Amino acid sequence: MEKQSLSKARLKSFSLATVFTTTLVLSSVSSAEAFTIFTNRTAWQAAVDAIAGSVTTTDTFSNNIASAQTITLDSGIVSANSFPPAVAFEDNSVSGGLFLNSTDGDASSASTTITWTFPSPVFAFGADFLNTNPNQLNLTGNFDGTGNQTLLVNNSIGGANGFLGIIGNANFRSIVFGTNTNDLDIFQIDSASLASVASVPVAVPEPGMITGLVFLGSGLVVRRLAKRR
Ligand SMILES: [Ca+2]
Ligand SMILES: [Ca+2]
Ligand SMILES: [Ca+2]
Repeated sequence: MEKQSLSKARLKSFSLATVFTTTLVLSSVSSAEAFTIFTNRTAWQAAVDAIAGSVTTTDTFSNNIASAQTITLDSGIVSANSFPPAVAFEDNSVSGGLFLNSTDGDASSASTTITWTFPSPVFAFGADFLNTNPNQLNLTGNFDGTGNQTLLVNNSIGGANGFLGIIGNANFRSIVFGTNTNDLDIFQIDSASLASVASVPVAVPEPGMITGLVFLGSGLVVRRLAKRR
């Protein structure tokens, strides 16, 4: 997510529109889309670090872990593949600096879901994915406290490889990798990061995060408005 960069003149001409769109975005904070997606790790980390007291943990998958239905990663994340089938082909393992796994909607070749349970609640998650297929691997979590939201990983990144990060406005304790199809999607994760803030209670948005969402949201709308011209 990039910061908007508008000239002073354009900012002035957009001031009325910004007031209007801020109202729109504020009303959408209670909707099911009140979380922010990042496809750049540096930008995700900067936004996380801007939240006072946030602590980021990054798992680089540096120590090999043998394939099993449930494994505990170095960061304390418990990774559990749904059964059946029994895991095979190195699914749910760590090898060569990568987390290895795959999903398959009808469980014919791999588990339908992979659940990651975090050691403590987090408000942000991000990971560097490799070899994700379009319209297949997806990521589900209750990122805003209103219920589950699902993102297609490849489609959100805009390619097979890249970073996908989320900053929610509520704490969440787990995420689920699944798939939108009955085909096998083999993927890897190079590193995964979690961020927590001890002082933010579950399901209560941090005021600074609402401001951030409004800012980013109005930037998006301003860009959309600008595009239409
Ligand atoms: Ca299948
Ligand atoms: Ca794949
Ligand atoms: Ca790694």
